[in-house]
Amino acid sequence: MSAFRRLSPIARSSSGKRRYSAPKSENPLLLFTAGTPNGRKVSVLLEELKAAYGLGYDVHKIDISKNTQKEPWYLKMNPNGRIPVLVDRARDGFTVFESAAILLYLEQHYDKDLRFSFHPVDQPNDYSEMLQWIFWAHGGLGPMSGQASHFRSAAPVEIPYAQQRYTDETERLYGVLEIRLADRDYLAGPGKGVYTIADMNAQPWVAGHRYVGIESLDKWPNLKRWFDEVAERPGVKAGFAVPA
Ligand SMILES: N[C@@H](CCC(=O)N[C@@H](CS)C(=O)NCC(=O)O)C(=O)O
Repeated sequence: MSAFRRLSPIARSSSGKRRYSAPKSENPLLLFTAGTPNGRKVSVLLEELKAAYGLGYDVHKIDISKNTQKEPWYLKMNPNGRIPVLVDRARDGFTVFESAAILLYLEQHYDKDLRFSFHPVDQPNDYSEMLQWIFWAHGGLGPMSGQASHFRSAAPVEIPYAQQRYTDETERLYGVLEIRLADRDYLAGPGKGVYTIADMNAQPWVAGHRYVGIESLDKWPNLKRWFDEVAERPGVKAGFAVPA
């Protein structure tokens, strides 16, 4: 692997504008992130891959409260102006945005034994189930939890209907996980399932249940068992601590 330049902060060009200067590091991957569910799902997988293969990555912390993710240098990487973003220096700086797309990218390029995924051709049904749960969370659990949290703690006006609607919808989605996990340990895979990126993609949203007005997971015992077991993994603990 070629050497990379050392980590350096945002620099200013001669015009005084902030621009991003490529960090120098031996690590192939650079993650732009913040301590939120979408950021954590990626840092969890990166920590799992680090434990499994010694894969190294650098972290660039983004302060979303300062709207750093809306600055021009960041929008060049992700026009959507949100975290996370992954830059793969070992593949010519190829850039990936959208948290679930980053998980799939990392599996394709950095999990050679497919420890956290399935082979799309050799294990088509397991792979499809994994995708189903990733899409389900990406289109439902994430956005609904995000809106519930917004209307409870960030909205400039109090709108009880919106608060209730998004919390109710999040509760409904917890009920879907409860059904799925009634007779299995993980969301996808044969038998009781296998811990994969489908679990990593969903669990950080459930970790934020208090932000959406759900005090306890006791109503959903199977979801709670899955959540507690996943939360105990060293990779998950380490991933939740990113960015430092
Ligand atoms: N669908 C996107 C959503 C990303 C997203 O909403 N990120 C939030 C943090 S969890 C963010 O950047 N918020 C700051 C903003 O909206 O400007 C993904 O999965 O990556």
